[in-house]
Amino acid sequence: MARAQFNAEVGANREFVRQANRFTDRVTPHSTSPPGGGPDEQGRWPLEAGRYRLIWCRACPWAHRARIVRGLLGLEDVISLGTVDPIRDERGWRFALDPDGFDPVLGIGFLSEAYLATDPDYSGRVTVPALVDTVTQRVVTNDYPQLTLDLSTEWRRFHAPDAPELYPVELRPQMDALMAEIHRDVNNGVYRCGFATSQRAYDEAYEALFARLDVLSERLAGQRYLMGDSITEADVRLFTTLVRFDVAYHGHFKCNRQKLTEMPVLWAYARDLFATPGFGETVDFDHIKRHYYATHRGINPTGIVPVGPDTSGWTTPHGRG
Ligand SMILES: N[C@@H](CCC(=O)N[C@@H](CS)C(=O)NCC(=O)O)C(=O)O
Repeated sequence: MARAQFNAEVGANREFVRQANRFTDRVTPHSTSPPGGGPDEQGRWPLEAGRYRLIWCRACPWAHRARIVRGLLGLEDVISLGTVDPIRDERGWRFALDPDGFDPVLGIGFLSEAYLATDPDYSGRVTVPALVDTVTQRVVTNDYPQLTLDLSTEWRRFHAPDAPELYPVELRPQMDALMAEIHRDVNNGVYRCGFATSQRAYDEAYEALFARLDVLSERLAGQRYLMGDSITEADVRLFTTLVRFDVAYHGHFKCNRQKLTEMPVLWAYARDLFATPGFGETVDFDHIKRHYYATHRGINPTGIVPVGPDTSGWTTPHGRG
């Protein structure tokens, strides 16, 4: 039987079943704790500028969402940013990009130190993104879908004056449904292709992925963004998978009916977002490739990172809008 990438995350059909997010506290103006205090009895931390640190990896699509949303909303000076190396060793995510190997604010060398400071018995995968409290060194949340929505809703007090409305109240029911489909079939769908350890599980994930991409293509043929004329969080979530498609998922995860560059509507849509301030400058194709191909040794035992594909097409005119 094929060896799984993550043994604890395999279902009955040898499909990939992603672990639950362990830390689900929230930062919110509704916390009853005083400034500098910990979470209240409902796990609500006080909203404070300069207190929390977002830990991300440039390669990770889930963390990339948070990086983009933080930028679009103008929260760069409010929530600081720590970046881990795209290559994990046996101790997990490392702050190896920092000159002395320690995050300059948290003073830790490995993200696992913050996880274990929060829960000494934590035994799951230590994941990015993580929002870490710089006062207590505890992980507030690694609940990536709630984290980005909270940046839109709970952090409003600190938004830039011209910040976009990424999660408009009147669109939430439709957005929630759409984002759930995109998550299942596309964001997590590529992982379900790549981490499947039975032919059937892979086939099912592959069919669902490309069927969903066809539906999204049709939708985006008639409108600039997923919810109409304005960028929303749904676009951020789709973008972070599309931008990794050809450099990682097409080869490494066997998502190879077509490349993104062979799906004309989605390719133009992705380039349109790439050219939008807050998107393209956060993309690092080198980190993406090195992370996927060198880290998942279960599916790429040699760790060899492909030289291609040519990514120069990302900045060509997109013709939308
Ligand atoms: N928190 C989620 C999603 C975030 C996630 O999977 N991040 C990846 C990087 S893309 C990660 O940190 N992986 C660490 C590992 O696999 O050990 C999870 O637990 O599955």
